[in-house]
Amino acid sequence: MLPQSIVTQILSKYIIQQPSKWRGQAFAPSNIALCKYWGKRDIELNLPVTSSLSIALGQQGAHCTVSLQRAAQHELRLNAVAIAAETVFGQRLRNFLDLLRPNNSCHFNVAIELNVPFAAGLASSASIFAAVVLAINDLFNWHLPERELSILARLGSGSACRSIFPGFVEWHAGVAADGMDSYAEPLPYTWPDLKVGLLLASSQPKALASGAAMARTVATAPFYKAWPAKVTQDLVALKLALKTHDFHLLGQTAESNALHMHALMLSSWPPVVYSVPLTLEWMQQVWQQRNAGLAVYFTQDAGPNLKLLFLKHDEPQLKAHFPELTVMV
Ligand code: 2P0
Repeated sequence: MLPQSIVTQILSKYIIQQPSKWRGQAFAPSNIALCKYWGKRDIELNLPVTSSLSIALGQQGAHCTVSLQRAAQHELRLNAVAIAAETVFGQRLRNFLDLLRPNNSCHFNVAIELNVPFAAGLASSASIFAAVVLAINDLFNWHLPERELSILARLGSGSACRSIFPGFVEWHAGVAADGMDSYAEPLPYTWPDLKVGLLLASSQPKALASGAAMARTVATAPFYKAWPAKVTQDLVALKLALKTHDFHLLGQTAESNALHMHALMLSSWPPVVYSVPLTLEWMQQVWQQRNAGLAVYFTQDAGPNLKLLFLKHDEPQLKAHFPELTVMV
């Protein structure tokens, strides 16, 4: 099924033609998965093999301003710098805008302000695609339900469907071929004392995009068949941890889930390795601190950086051990 037919289906069901605004704007947070999305059952529609669960990064993410323009092409800027059509990201974003426009003569002027490093495993693309959908929804006064906004964001980038919401979010994998049951929704838990900190090993764009890495894993990793059962088990544990504020259960589950995901990549061929020496050095420091009694765990995405999970009262101690730590939420 083509992404365009999904967009048409959603818009024809919900949209009553309304005058558009002069410009639309929106913010969407980055999100960090505590239980990862790794592997697609449909590449065109970004339908995942499994569900996943994330925490949004508060005010860290993308702010998008969008207006219609007369020029014969979309004009895109990221942090005030033009996004060239020749780049992979520029092409991907333009294809996504083509999907969302009401007709072929419509072109957008899009300005994105991003306050997390771009394409470095920090869910920058998730926040960008979510912010673009929300800003276009605002521009055209669509007033789409959040579920449909989440489905549209997913067509741009899988994990973007989670960035529609703040807080803890679950993306339901769904089973339908058209993906109308594959959307994210917020979980009814709050945990103000839970902190996420970033250890930035590199802010260089990654050599292998996550989509390509996922495809290689699904096609070649012999351990991939064990992944869905691991996710099912981790989702139950994470929801219990969020409900009861059991920090060790949350940390253990998230760290183990990330290590399993990277183990899948290591078992792929050609192997996919996102870690650099500093990544492993920091992992060992986390384990040392934990053995010494500090409650800290890590998670790692499709990049060399680590995100530390800890509780607010341990922040001074964590910063003393990891002077490079940036607290994100
Ligand atoms: C996640 N990641 O759950 C996982 C864990 C990275 C590691 O979702 O191809 O940019 O656009 O669906 O969403 C990053 O992949 O991939 C990602 P596409 P996406 O956060």
